[in-house]
Amino acid sequence: MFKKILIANRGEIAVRIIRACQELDIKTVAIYSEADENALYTSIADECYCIGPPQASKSYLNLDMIVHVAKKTGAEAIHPGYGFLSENLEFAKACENNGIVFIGPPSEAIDTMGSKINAKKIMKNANVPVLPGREEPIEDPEEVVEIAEEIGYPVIIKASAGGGGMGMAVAYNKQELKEVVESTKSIAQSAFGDSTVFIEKYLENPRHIEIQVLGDKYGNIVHLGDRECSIQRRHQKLIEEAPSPIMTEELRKKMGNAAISAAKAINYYSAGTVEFLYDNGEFYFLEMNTRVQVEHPITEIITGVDIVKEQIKIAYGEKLPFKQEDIVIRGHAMECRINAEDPVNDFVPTPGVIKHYRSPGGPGIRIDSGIYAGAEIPPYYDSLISKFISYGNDRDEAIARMKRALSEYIIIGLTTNIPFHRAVMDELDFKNGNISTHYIEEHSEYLKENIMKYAIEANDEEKLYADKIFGKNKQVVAIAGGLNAYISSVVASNKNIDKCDEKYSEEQN
Ligand code: MV4
Repeated sequence: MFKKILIANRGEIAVRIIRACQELDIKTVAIYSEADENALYTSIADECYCIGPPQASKSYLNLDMIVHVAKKTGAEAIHPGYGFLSENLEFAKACENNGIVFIGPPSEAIDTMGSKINAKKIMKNANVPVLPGREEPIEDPEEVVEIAEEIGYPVIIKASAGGGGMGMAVAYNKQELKEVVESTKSIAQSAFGDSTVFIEKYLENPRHIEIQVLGDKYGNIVHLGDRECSIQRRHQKLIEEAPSPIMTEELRKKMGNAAISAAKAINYYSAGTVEFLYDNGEFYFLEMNTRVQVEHPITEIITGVDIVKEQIKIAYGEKLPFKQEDIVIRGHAMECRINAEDPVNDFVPTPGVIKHYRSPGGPGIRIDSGIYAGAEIPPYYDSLISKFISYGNDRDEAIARMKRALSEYIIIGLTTNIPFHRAVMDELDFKNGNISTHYIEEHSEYLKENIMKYAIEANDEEKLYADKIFGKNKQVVAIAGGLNAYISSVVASNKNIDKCDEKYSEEQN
């Protein structure tokens, strides 16, 4: 097995990867930007190196520096996590060229999936269902109108170099189509330096269902079942669950086989995710993510497979230790992404310092995070505080545990989206598994009211904790809204507060 691995990432996923390394008895090298000097993952890694200023472009995206640190420290492999350089072709190649194992798929797979047109063409040839359209760049503005008439409106124009919701627009008629082709082309050119766009049928209210796959370097590929990821806002997933509430044995078999065909068509190995749009009993290939995903733990829970450990073992050259028939789906898991953002205020980011932290426990709860009481959520990166995961024998039990554990979760010092998650757990369509990619906008009235209810509760909780810290200080209770600022000023001016802080916070992770 590898003796030392460098983790080219930060936050909770760096912690997750270090944990896998510890279990495999592999030494770890962490890299961090100046903004992450006190991050949890830097304190649990065996070695850590500052690689630059806070801006990602000067630190976590500085591939030459990262490769340099790997060589200097004698790391044999690099795990890129998700985001940052995880799907960067140049980085995967730079690792290869420097004799460092990239813990991910072959660079050709990253390259293929980076072009949406290419990917779709390959999938179609591999008999993976794709949406009606053309797997060719749009050249002639007259021809595109003919194609749209043939497949029927609405249609969507997508940038081939796009992905994750960037560079796409819908047209409901000929007039709109002409405008949308031009605008998407120009956006694609400025955003990706590639104006290639293509057309396909637009599904108005699909579900987003994805299949986790794992493959080794000897052509063995298995799927680990499905995840439902429809509950998202502006292409940021907020709640994921496994399996999808609409999944049947038969559909999972079909989708799973389609995902395996997709992976085989590009000689895939490592962990990957094949995304599908599901509508009315039919599913269509959307994209393939050639990395470990944020929501991988819900699949780990229902399959018992440690995806990150498998990634490392596969990269080292081990064979998959199981076959498809060995994979059994058991129970139901759900993930709420707890973010530093204000659900009452259009989800604006609310970076800052976590002054108090109490993490729940009990049956069916897993929390993956990179934080602790006193930690900072810096403003430079994503606003993820923790991945709050529940599981149960069935969906109802997973929801009941999620609801219960969310009510136990205490984060004081910054505003979080916990009230949003608590509101969703109460909502009837959600409880019935009646969800789609438009769930949040379609339930905005209900959610607004209930988010407010829980946000007020969170505010009261903050006051309660202030009371515990500062004694029954009526003045503190009277300061509504300005409490965070008040706490920071008192904490800064009173050293005894530190002791109290320890007493009331139970650090986890
Ligand atoms: C679509 C679509 C409907 N029809 N393509 C969004 C992200 C990018 N991966 C592709 N996306 C979509 N492509 C067709 N032909 C709807 C979406 C979409 C979506 C997909 C998955 C999860 C959430 C979404 C939210 C809005 C739009």
